[in-house]
Amino acid sequence: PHAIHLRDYAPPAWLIDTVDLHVDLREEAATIRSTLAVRRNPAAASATAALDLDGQELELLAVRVDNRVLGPDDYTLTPDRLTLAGLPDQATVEITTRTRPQDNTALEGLYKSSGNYCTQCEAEGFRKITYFLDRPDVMARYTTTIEAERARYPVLLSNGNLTANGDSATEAGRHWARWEDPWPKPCYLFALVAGALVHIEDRFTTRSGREVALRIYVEPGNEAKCGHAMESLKKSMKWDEDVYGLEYDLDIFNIVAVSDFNMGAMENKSLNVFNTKYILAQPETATDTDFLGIETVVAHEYFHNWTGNRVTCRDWFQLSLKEGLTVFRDQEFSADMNSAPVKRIQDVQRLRQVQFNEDAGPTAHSVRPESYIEISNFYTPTVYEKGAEVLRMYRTLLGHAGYRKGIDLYFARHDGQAVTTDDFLAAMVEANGQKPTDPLWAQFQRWYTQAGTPVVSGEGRHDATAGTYTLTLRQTLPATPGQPDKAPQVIPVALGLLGPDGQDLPLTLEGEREAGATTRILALTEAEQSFTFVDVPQAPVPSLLRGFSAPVRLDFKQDDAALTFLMAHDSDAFNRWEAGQTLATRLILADVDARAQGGETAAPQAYIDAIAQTLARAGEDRTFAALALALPTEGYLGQQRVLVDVDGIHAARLGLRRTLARELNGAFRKAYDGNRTDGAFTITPDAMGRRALKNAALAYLMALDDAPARALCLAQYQGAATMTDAIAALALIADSAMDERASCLADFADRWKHEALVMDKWFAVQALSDRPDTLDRVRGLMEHPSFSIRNPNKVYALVGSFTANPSKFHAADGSGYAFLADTVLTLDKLNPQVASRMVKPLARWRPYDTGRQEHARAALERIVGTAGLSRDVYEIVSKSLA
Ligand code: DPP
Ligand code: ZN
Repeated sequence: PHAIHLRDYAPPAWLIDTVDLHVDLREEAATIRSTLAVRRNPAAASATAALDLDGQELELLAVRVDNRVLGPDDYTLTPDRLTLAGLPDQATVEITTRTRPQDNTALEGLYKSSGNYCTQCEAEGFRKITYFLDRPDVMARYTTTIEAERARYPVLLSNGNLTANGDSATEAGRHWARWEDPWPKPCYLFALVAGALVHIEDRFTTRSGREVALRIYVEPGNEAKCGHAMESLKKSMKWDEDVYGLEYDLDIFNIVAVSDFNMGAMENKSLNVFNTKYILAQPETATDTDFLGIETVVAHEYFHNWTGNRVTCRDWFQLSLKEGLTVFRDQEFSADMNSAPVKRIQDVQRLRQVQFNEDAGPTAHSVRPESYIEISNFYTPTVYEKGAEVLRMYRTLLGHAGYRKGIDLYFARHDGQAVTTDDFLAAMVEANGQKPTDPLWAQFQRWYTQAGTPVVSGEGRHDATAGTYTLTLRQTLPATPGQPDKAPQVIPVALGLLGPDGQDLPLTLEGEREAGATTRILALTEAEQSFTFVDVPQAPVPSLLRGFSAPVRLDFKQDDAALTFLMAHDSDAFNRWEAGQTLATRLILADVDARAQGGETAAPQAYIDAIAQTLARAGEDRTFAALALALPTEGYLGQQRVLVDVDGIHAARLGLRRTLARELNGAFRKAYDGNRTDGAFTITPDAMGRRALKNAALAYLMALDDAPARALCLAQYQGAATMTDAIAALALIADSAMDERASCLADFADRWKHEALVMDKWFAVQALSDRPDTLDRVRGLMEHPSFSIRNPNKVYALVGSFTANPSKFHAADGSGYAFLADTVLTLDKLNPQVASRMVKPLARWRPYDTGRQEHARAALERIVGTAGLSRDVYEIVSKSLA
C-alpha cells in the first residue's frame, strides 16, 4: 500500500455536471446504470488527460459514450479504475455495473442492514456503487431512480425531492421512485435507501417561511422511540438560524436509522443515515448519556448541511474544515441546550482521553494531515475534536462578533465550492480587517500543520513591594512521527487572578491605563513569555486556561492549598472542576509511586474536606457535582507517565475511591437518598442531574462493596424506572463479588434480549468489569446469540469496551493483546474500518514495561504478517511498529 500526499493535489482533469443514476435492486444483485455529463476542466493541468474513473469491487456490464457502445479495447479496466481515453471535450458517458449488496460486510458503498438497502459513501464508498470521479472537488447534480420489489421495499429514498414514482411497466410487483437533488454535491454525500420502514413526521417552518417536512424512518416497532431525535432536529434547525443565520434549503429532510453502521451517522444531503444508537431512545431503554448523544449527533449531521455540504472539502486532507467546524457547532449547540460548563468539561474529558492519547502515539497527525494510506483512518479525534478546539481558538482570539463576521464571509465567498482550511482562515481573518500573512495568523496556521499536544508550563511571582504579579509561561511541543522539530504556536491563555477573598481581581497589564476584565486572554506566542499585572497588592491565586482556552497540557507550579482554594472559589466552573482533577491526579500518582516502593500514601484531610464541600454544594449544579466527584480515569492517569504502571494506577485510584467512601460515607448516603428520582421518567436537566449525582454517590458507596451498599445497589437495580438507573446499578454489580451478580446479569439479558441497543450495554458492563475473569467472559460472550461480529455496535460494545478496561486489556501475561489480535484478524476480513478502529489500543504499546511490550509487539507482528491484510489495518499496525 502506498501513501497519498497533500502536496500532490491537482485539480481534476474532468468535471461531472450531472449524474443520472438508475438503481435496480434485486435479491441476487443490484444493477446500476449511471449517465454522466462530463467535460474537461478548464482549470486542469492537462487538456488531453484521459477520463480516469475510480471503481472497486464492481462488475462492469457496459460502457457507452455519446450513445456509442464501447468494446473492451476502447477502455482500460483495472481492479480500481476504468479509464476512457480519446473522449471529446464534452461527452455523455453511460456505465452499467453490478454489485452484490447482500455480501457487503464492510458496510461501505451499497449494503443491506436488517434486510433493507442503504448506502455509506464517505469517504470513498461511491466507487463501490459505480465508476466515478470519487473525490470531493467534483460536484454534480444528481437524479436517482430506484427500482425494487414493492412488497419488500415499499420505501424508496434518495437525496433531494421526490419528483416521480410508479409501478414498473414491465414487471408485476415492482415499483420505482425518482429523486432529484437541485444542489450540486460531491459523491460522498450521495445516499439511497430501500426498505420496509415506517416513519414519524413533523414540520419546521424556517425563518423565511419555508415549510420543511421532517421524517425519521425506522424499522417497524421503533416509531415510539424517535421523539427525542425529532425534537433535537427541530431545535438544531432553530439554533442554526439564531446563532449562525443559516437556514435549511429544501422542502424535505429525511433521517433513516439503520442498525449496521460503521460510524455514528452520515450527513448525506437531505437524507441523513444514522446508526440506530443515535436515534432510538426511551427512558426505559436509553440512558441520559444516550439522550444527550442523540441531541448532539442529530445536530451535528444537520449542521453539516452548511458546513460540509453547501461548502465542502477540496480534498480529504481538509476533512477538519467540515468536521472540526461542525463538532464545534454541535458542542456549542449542546452547551446552549444544557449546562454549558458541564458540556465543556465533558468535551475536554473526551479530548484528553482520546485525542491527547492519539497525539502521544504512533498515529499522531496534524489537524490537516500531510499524507495517508487509507483515508478512513483519518476520521480521528485529532481531525474532529482537536479541529473543534482550533475553531474555539479563532473565536477566543477574534471575539464572538468577529468570529461570526468570519463565518459570514466564509459562506459569502465559498457557497457551492470545495475549499481548504487556508480558505477558511483567510475568510476569518480578512473579515476582521487582518491578513493571513500577519505574524499572528501565519503562526496560528501551525495548529493545522503541527501534530502533538503543546505543554504549557510556568510559574507566577508576586512582588509585594511593587504590587505586581508576573506570570511566566513557556511552551514546548513534543516530537511526533515525521515531525522532530516544532515551532511555537499561538496559545490563547484565558487567565483570572483570585484575591485572598476568592473574588476575581480586575486585571491591568503593565502599561495599560485602566483596569480591564477579570478574565484576560493572553496570547502566548513565544517559547517563553512573561506578563506583568499591576495593582495587585496581595499574592493572588492564578486561574489559568479558564474554560480550557487551548488544547494543551498545563504544567503550572501551584501547591495543593492553591488548588483547594480554586476548587472552592474559582468563578470559572471549568477551573473549579479542573483544580479538583489536578489535585486528585497528584494524590493518586504519588500513591502509585509509594506502592511501587511497597508503601502507600494517605489522602490529606484538606482534599477530603474539599470533596465534602463539593458534596455539600452539589445542589447548585448536580451534574457538575457528579463530574467533580469523579476521579480522573486510569487512561488519563496513565498519560501523565512515561512508563504506565497499569496495576499501580488501578490500585491507587481504587484506594482513593475507598478512602473517600469510608471518610464521607454518611455524606454520600445523604446525597444518594436526597436525589432519588424513583419513577421519574423525565429527561429534564434537573432529573438528569439528580440521577448523575445519585449514581456517583452509589459508585462511591459500592467502592467498599459492603452489605449496606450492596443492598442499596440491588434495590436500585430491581426498582429502576430508567435505563440510566438500571445500568448504573448493573455496572456496579458486574464489578462486585456479590452473590446476585450472575442472576442480575441473566435477568437483564432475559428482559432485554429483543432490544439490540440495550444488549450493547449488557455486553459493555461485562467487558468493563473489574472481576478477574473478565477476559474469559468476553471470549464467551463472543458466542452469545445476541452478539454478532458483523454488527459494529456489538463489536464496539464488547471488544471496544474490553480495550477500555486498562487492567484487563493490559494484563501482564499478554492475554488481552492476543485476544485483540485474534479478533482484529477475524474482523479485517469482514469490515476493515471496524478492524482498524479496534486495533488502535494495541498500536499504543510503547509506554509499558518490557514484558507487556514484548507481548504487544508479538501480537502486532502476527497481524502485520498476515496475508491479505486491509490497507486500513496495515496502516495503523505498520506505523505502530515503525
Ligand atoms: N458521518 C460522519 C460525521 O458526521 C462523517 N462525516 O462526522
Ligand atoms: Zn461530521
